[in-house]
Amino acid sequence: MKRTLLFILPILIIVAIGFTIFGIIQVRFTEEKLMDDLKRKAKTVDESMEVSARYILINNDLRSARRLVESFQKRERLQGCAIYDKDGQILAITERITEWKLKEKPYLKDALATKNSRGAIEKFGDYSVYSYVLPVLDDENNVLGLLEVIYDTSYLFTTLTELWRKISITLIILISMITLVAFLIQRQIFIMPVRRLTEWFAHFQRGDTDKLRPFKEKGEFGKLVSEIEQIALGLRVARKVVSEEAHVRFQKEDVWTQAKLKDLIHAKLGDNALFVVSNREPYMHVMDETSGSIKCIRPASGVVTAIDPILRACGGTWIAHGSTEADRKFVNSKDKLGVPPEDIRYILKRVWLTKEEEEGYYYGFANEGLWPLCHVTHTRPIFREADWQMYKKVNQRFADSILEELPAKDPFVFIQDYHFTLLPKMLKDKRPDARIALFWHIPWPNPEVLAICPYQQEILDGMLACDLIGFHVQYHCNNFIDTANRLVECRVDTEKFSVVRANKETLIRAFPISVNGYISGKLKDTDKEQMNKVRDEFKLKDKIVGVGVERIDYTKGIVERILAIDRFLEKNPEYKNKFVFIQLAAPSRTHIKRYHELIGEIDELVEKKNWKYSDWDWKPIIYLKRHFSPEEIRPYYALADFCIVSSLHDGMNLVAKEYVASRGDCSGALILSKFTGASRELTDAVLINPYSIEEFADAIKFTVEMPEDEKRRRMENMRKIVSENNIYKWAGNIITELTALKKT
Ligand code: ADQ
Repeated sequence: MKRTLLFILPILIIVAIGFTIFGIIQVRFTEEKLMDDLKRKAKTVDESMEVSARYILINNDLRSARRLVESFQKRERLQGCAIYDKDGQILAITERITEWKLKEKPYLKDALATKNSRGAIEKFGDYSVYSYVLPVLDDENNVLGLLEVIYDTSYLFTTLTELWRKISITLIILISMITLVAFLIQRQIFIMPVRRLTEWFAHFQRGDTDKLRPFKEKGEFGKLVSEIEQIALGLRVARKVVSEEAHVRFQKEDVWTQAKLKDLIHAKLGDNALFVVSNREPYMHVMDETSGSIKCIRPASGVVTAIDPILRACGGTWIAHGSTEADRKFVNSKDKLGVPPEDIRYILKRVWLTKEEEEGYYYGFANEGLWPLCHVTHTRPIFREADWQMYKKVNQRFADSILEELPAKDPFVFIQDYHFTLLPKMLKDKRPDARIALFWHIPWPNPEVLAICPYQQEILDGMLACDLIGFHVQYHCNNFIDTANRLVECRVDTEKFSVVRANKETLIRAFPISVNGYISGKLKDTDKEQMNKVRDEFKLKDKIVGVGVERIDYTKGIVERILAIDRFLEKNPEYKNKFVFIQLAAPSRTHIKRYHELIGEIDELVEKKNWKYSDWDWKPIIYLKRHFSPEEIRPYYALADFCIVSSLHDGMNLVAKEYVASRGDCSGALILSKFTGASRELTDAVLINPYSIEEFADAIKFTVEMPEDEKRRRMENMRKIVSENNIYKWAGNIITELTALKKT
């Protein structure tokens, strides 16, 4: 529309100016003509009365004078007439203009002196009138008096106004016609071909090749279209070749690498890109509080840590909540941007939510309801009807946003986590051909626990629209199957390990998630520099250093960890001054009361325990409460003699795997809670029950005093597991399982 206006506006301006000038000339001309007419008429009337006036003035016949002036009373438009004596005094005047007497009339003197007639527009009250004055002379050419005829000029203005009205109407009609014609021409020669080209491209983009017809267009535009068609054709051929080559390469390789996953995806998905959906976006634009500038960060989230390398490897589209104000500045008209910003590999589409939606769906239902429900940490879940309604609304919002993007045939949608239990059904209802997998990153509780949730039916119904649901460990798969069996009408196939509900089969599988792993990586020089900087800053030379890296969450057991460190130092005072524990902690979900309170509780506890032990030069706990980039975390992993992961309950826990992956020299030790998914794989960690502070404190002593050989042996075993079961294998297994499914 803007473009059309830009095209039409100059034409309209020229037409309007031209027509206005023409109008002004026309009105002037008409005005002059009317005035001329008036003058002529007034003069004729005056002259026709001259003989009678002379008789009246010579005889001073006032009665005849009055009769003469009153004869004007009935004339149309004519206001009236006045007779003056030779001194300019009124002898008689038409009754309807008696007020004319009061008007100053300097022109009378001139007429008496010069004996010349005179016509002009004069003001009369609120009106304008035309006055024509004729001197009446005797035979010797002496002035006997004056005769004045006064005409109403309002008809003149009415005529001119009417003329302007007609000109304006003609102008409006002309402008409307020009606009319409210009719009039709523009539509025919520009908009329609562009629209056809856009549709053609949309089909091409969505892989809707059946609908692609050759594009017939002539002229310069036709040439452009033909060039674009050639590029599109080239792209299709290239995609096909890449897909076939990938298939061959994929079958040759054993270990899962970024390249192998890329090949698998090209081989299995071919033309179809992968669509990932999660609440948390992988890249957030936030305001740097110190510099005031906007920077792009990767949020502290296990889901992001896991999925980002997959999309970096194979491209695709990630749809997530655009959660900051600054995020809006970096998207295109379709709310998309290429990420990572410094080395674009895939597309991020941001979905915007209002504060109320975020409050109800994310903070409320997902994190005050489902999160505590699924983690057995004795924090009571809260279910509010209003939150549930928002949760439903936001799931629908995401469904709409995803449906806009899906290709025409067989799309693959990979949904992340407990924020989107209703989304699979919403998508399947509209696109039954879509293959949908949901990965549940947190634990799945037993049926008794899930039965607490008032919306259990809808949640299970939504999830069972998936073709595949993944959990970290088999135990959670079993819990899910039990839950479905008990709470909804369905059939469980224990051989295939699937749930069939309303003729729809959903496979339930365990896929232990992992990290991409800087597994064999030697430390970069920059990491070494950073490590030394941290050592100097916190005076870590000759100290035994432990590290913890977490979002501040009650499931992560940070409080228990501090209590265990306290107990360890109480029981082993010889480690005072020799032992330092560094806790990196990113505040998270701070709007939720429980999280807000936890931040305060940890602050207070760290302060209290540090005060208890500290001397001038040493304190046992260094608490760094902020978000760190992955690059900033690396030196801490590298310098730590051991890492503590003490979750009270955790789906997997990637910090444990990150720490193992970072120990290129096989040094270091891991203290790991039994209640993490990771503890099923990393059995060479020192396993603890974080609820037992005594056992936990002893585990710290055991780890600190563990002989180097044993540490090395344990770390080697753990590194083997993490390197083999890496994130590429995780994604590869899910995609292989999903693509192997028969279409339903
Ligand atoms: P989380 O509970 O978010 O994820 P976890 O597995 O512990 O995650 O991973 C946290 C990630 O955040 C790690 O990559 C870590 O490096 C990073 N991180 C931690 N503290 C940080 C800080 N202060 N600054 C910046 N980054 C920080 C959920 C489940 C887990 C599951 C993952 C993946 O709760 O059980 O392992 O998903 O499936």
